[in-house]
Amino acid sequence: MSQNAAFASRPPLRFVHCADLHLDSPPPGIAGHSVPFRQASRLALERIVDTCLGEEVDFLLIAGDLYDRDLQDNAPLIFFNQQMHRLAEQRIPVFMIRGNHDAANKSIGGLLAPNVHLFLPGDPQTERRDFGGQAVAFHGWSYAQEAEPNFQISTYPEPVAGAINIGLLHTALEPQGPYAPCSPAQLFAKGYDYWALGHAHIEKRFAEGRCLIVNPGMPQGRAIDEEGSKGAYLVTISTGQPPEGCSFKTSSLDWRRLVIDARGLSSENDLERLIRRALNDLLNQGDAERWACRLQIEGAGPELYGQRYSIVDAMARLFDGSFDARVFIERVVMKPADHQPLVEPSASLAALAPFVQASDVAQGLEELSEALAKTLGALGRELDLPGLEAEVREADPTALLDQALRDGRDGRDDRPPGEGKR
Ligand SMILES: [Mn+2]
Repeated sequence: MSQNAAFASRPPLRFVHCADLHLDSPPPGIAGHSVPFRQASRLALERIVDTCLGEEVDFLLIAGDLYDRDLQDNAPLIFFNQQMHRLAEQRIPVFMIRGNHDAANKSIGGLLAPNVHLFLPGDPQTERRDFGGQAVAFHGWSYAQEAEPNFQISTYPEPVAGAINIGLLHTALEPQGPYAPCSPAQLFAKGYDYWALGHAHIEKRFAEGRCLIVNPGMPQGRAIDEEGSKGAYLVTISTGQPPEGCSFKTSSLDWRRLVIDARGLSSENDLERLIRRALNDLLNQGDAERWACRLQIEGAGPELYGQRYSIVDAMARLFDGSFDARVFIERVVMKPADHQPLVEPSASLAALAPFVQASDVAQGLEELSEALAKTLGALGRELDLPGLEAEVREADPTALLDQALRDGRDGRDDRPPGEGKR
């Protein structure tokens, strides 16, 4: 038998790599939808295991943040072990590290299924295995606590000769910071075949020479800043070839920001029609099983924007759940058209009129006017505009207020969601 034939007789090494499951993460504040959201992260793990079994892979890699936080009970741990037992029945081992969310100092423990190898905190350790005659060296370590700013790439061992070398690392892949700082160039320089990364919740891959670095993203998004299809990686390494990998979808509930262009609309009915069309388009695309949507209404003119609180409530009630069982509305936000006054001036003055007649409010407006005159006067002197102070003093206080309202903006509808750390 020729050497080539001998090589060809050995099947390629195949494995699945996932990270950042954040199993059983508390669902976001979406009324009534906590069950599907909680189930989604478990379903993603089931799909990862299904793929391992269906593709008859050699092993599974889990690159940190399996759990989101200290466990309140053992339910996620039991679920995880049940899934690992499915792999154990097919003799598929699992290699796992802890990340910043499930660091060794967290109250996450208990027995692991016997096929799971968990790397310990401290310097990276090497675990050597044989898969059908192919030696593989796994190098990894677990976070001891939530931050690991002093990590040094030099602590990873030299590649084992004659083996396929795989590094597991939970890193932000930034030159400095709390999450195992390092760079792709440093990882390439190590001479490994594959780097199984975790932490960034979006897919990233870097290839150079015989090495592939992958961060697979997270298997199931949990908030609007984790938008789109999510998955894990299926990787193949044929003898003498660089690794080949591609993402497979595991998310069953995809987050989506739907921007509704409300420019030129004046009625709630028109807006409703537009939202209905956008949601139908989304459903017809068919690239997800379910969606959690943020409806972002942009360019609203004064008529719509003036009633934004009631409209936002009405649209959320109208479209959440009842439109289609596959669509959850996470939130409705409305943004004004550019340069739109915060409040329609005439309307605001009409609303203020009864109060302006009250002497204390009138007094307040006068004081405001006086303070404004002083401030603008000082500014005017600095800018060599001596007439400015007098002009402001002569102005009608309600006109000044009107001007302030015209120029005013508020960001109450526009606040980004609380951005959790990875
Ligand atoms: Mn992380």
